[in-house]
Amino acid sequence: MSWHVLGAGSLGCLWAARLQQAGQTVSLIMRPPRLARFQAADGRLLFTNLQEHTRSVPVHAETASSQQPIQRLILACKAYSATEAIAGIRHRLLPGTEVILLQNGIGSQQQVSRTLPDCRVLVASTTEGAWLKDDFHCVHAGAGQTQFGSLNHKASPPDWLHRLKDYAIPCQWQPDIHGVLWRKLATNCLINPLTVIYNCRNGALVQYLPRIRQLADELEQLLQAAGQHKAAEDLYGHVRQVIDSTAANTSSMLQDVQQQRRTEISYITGFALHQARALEAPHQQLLALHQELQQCLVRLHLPAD
Ligand code: NAD
Ligand code: KPL
Repeated sequence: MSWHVLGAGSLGCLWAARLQQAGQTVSLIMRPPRLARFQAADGRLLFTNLQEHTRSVPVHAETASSQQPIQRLILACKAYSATEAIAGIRHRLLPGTEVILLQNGIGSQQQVSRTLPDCRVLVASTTEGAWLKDDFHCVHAGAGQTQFGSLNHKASPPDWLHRLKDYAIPCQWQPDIHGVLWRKLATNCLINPLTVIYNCRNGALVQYLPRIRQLADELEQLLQAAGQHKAAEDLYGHVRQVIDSTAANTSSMLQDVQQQRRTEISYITGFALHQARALEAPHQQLLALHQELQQCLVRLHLPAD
């Protein structure tokens, strides 16, 4: 089975290294300057697994501009790069090509999906964690699971899904992927911006529980208005539990800020706010949070979208 992975960042390298180690045919798609650096590094990724064993993994790499058709593509870039990245590789996607979207938040999946009416688009939500220790050294830092589903409720699980488990990649088919994306979105709305505003790890948010409670009540109303009743269930309790279980984590948004990188704000609080306005759900707390986050980003000379 052949896989193309677009985006040689943390998650892209994690997927490429694991699939390659499982004996799959993998090609990692990079921009030309990064490809030149990768080739200078002998075309190898260093991969540190959850047991902290580091191996050197040879991976085929290419740019998007090649003409070779793609059977199965994992899109592993940030949400704000997704549409442009797909446009750059569109000429290689055939009717029936599988495109798997790993982006966080909500909104980019629908934007990409609209441009690919003939492809089989799957969306994924993952609780795994990975980071790049060096340009091509990927560290699998957090165990978790990837849930796959389709924006079109009628789709069935792909035949490769059960094989991922054989490759020790924890995954599951999720018929209600919308619910999973909304629950994660609400959780990210409650944790990520506050860690940036208060410049703290997830665990330190216990100091701000009254604010989190008010925000959670408002977000629960938004989820209800969006028809996401299961995702709304005890949102505050769920977020309290995530704060405790990830207490030592630096949230992905705070990591982006610390590394002076653009955040995915538009696909997290930005998307939630847009939906709250459209559905006429209360959003006073959410608006204040979004604006406070934007002010923080501007102060740090980072894009506010
Ligand atoms: P990243 O920034 O480390 O990697 C993205 C890579 O894609 C970068 O190397 C970038 O240069 C590349 N890219 C962007 N556009 C491209 C293009 N047109 N052609 C070629 N390369 C292109 O990001 P990441 O941490 O791997 O995250 C990817 C997505 O997964 C995000 O939406 C993130 O929120 C989500 N996610 C990440 C983790 C994690 O642990 N890293 C966990 C859960 C979810
Ligand atoms: O998903 C996360 C993130 O940082 O983006 C949480 C759950 C908040 C863990 O850090």
